Amino acid sequence: MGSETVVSAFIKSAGNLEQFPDGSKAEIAILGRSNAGKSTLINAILNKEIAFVSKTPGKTQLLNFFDFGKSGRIVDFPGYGYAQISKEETKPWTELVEGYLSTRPNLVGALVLVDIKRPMTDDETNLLNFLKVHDIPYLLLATKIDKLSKKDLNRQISSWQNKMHEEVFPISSRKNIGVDKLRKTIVKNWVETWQKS
Ligand SMILES: Nc1nc2c(ncn2[C@@H]2O[C@H](COP(=O)(O)OP(=O)(O)OP(=O)(O)O)[C@@H](O)[C@H]2O)c(=O)[nH]1
Ligand SMILES: [Mg+2]
Repeated sequence: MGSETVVSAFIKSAGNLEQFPDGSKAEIAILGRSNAGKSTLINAILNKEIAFVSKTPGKTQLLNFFDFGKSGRIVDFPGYGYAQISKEETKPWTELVEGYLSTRPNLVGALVLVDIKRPMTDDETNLLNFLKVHDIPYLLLATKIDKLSKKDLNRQISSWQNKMHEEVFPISSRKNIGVDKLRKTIVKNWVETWQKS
């Protein structure tokens, strides 16, 4: 699927499990800390200003579903780890997100986004462990790489890889670096594989 041929449309927002759309398409979950660049990446993948890029992080508490070609969907998640939100307020978030990730039969993979200028934290380790436990394929993305020089970028990626023992996929939605390769990878490995099964 080339970027110019991506069929995309906003489908719906869901605040609980009953509001999810039907399970007829392969869904890719976009996960990461608030402000990691999730909505901006969705716009870059879909080649359209369609997902809402937030000025006030942590506001969205819904899952937003978008068509991704004929057989796929992309699901924009509310960000985690927003300091202004109390423990009590994060409970519905946890239920919605963990409910989706642990029960959705047509979930084919997750993109876990981390801002290249931030350290890897226990939140990321816990999220990756959750995905592993539930057998959900994922890619760990370093976002906003346009913010660093090549030297600093390589240093930061090496430090993450040493800590996490994971492949890191570098991208910049703003400068369109790595986005085409990412789109091709998720279509081939996740959406098309699901179609054939
Ligand atoms: N320099 C740079 N900035 C980016 C890039 N991607 C996103 N941003 C900026 O980072 C900020 C957050 O982007 P969003 O896409 O709203 O992040 P989000 O993860 O959806 O945030 P929440 O919805 O609050 O969880 C915005 O100001 C974006 O313009 C990028 O590739 N490069
Ligand atoms: Mg967002």
